[in-house]
Amino acid sequence: MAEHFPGIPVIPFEGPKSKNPLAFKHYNATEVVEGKSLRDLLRFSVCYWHTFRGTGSDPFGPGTLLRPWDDGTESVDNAVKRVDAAFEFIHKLSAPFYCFHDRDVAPEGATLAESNRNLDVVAKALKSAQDRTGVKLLWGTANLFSNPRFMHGAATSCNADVFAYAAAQVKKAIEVTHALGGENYVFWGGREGYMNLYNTDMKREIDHLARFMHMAADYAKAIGFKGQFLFEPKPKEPTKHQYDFDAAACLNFLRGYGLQDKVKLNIETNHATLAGHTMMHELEYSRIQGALGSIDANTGDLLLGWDTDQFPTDIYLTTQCMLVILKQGGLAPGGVNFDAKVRRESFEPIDLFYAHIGGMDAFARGTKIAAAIRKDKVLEDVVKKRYASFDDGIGKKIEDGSVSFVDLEKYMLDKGNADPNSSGRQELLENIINDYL
Ligand code: XLS
Ligand code: NI
Ligand code: NI
Repeated sequence: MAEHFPGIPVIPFEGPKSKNPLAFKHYNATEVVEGKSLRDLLRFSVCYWHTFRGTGSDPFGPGTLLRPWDDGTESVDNAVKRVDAAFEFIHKLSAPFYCFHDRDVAPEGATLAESNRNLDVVAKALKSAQDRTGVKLLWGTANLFSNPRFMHGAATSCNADVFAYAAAQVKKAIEVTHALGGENYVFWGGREGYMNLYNTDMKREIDHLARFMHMAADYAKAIGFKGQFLFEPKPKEPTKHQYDFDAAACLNFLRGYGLQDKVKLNIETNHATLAGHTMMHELEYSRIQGALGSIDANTGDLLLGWDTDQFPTDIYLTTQCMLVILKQGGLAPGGVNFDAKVRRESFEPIDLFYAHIGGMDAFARGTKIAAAIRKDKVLEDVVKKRYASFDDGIGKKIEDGSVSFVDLEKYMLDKGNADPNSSGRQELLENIINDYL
């Protein structure tokens, strides 16, 4: 088999002193943190759409990325050849997982039947590449947003035929995910939202989305797919308002329609910031609701509004992510998927390695820093103490529901005034966190 990344070996771990740009400085797959190897804790995944289908185009110009293995056609043949390049890359990176949309891996045909046939051919190639390399499928999904038929959305389209088409496409995507041993299946809203409320029956659209997800869950059960379903919050882009706005909106939707036991969340950094939240907020909110399933690791640019999907290199960010992820003992069966793309100026194939190595090292560092903070109980002790007034006395009675407004009024009338507050110590804690970086 021809080498697509000649001269690049399987990326070794060389430790923090290494100056080799093609080596890991912090991600040592077998290193154990909080009882798990970094490999099992982080479950890194390479995404097919950005890494193997991204062209580097932007609203102001066409693609720039050099991908010598790709002949630029939408043929099944080219798609099959691309699988070899993809798996050589993922293998050399020692990432245990990958993710894809149906239309990333195989071209869309003139009819649904032809698209399904194309997908079957490429799925066969994916299966043998998985078997050959040991790389596994973290999740599959369906692209329900690129084809013009989805201009009004898919499950929330005003056109019932488009809903039916989307259902057929997801049915097939679940089957392929199942056949490839996928551990999760993701729903990202694509165009499930609106551009203008003047032409939108919001109630009907959200009802339809719920119907769609119930049908997907029913079908998965019928074919014995045991993977976890994940809903990926995103507040806007391409629509002005996406129904899967943020973790709280997604959970409200899932609960409102009886889907909360069937679907967890896949949280993405750049989507969190577009929603006006931090990634840590979205992760912690999902975690406390028992809904944190997996993450799409990337980052935005503070000066750009768009979902720029850059590789995460900020150690504060990865430390904050890992503080939450370690609290729930990891993400399995989810993982850390790099839903990130190299910049259009980083057009050489080797840039794909630099980008992923940097992201993996940043998460490994974040993991070790977060573990050290947790070991010393730096935050845990402060938080515990901060709420100590609820551990006994009146606070305990409030928490266990044994007092009413009448009781609390009597308590305070007798006492005369509330006990004084203590300092929140935000600056001190920020300084202490810096000591660990
Ligand atoms: C787009 C989303 C998308 C999902 C998969 O913004 O992040 O890539 O992760 O459909
Ligand atoms: Ni994503
Ligand atoms: Ni995104």
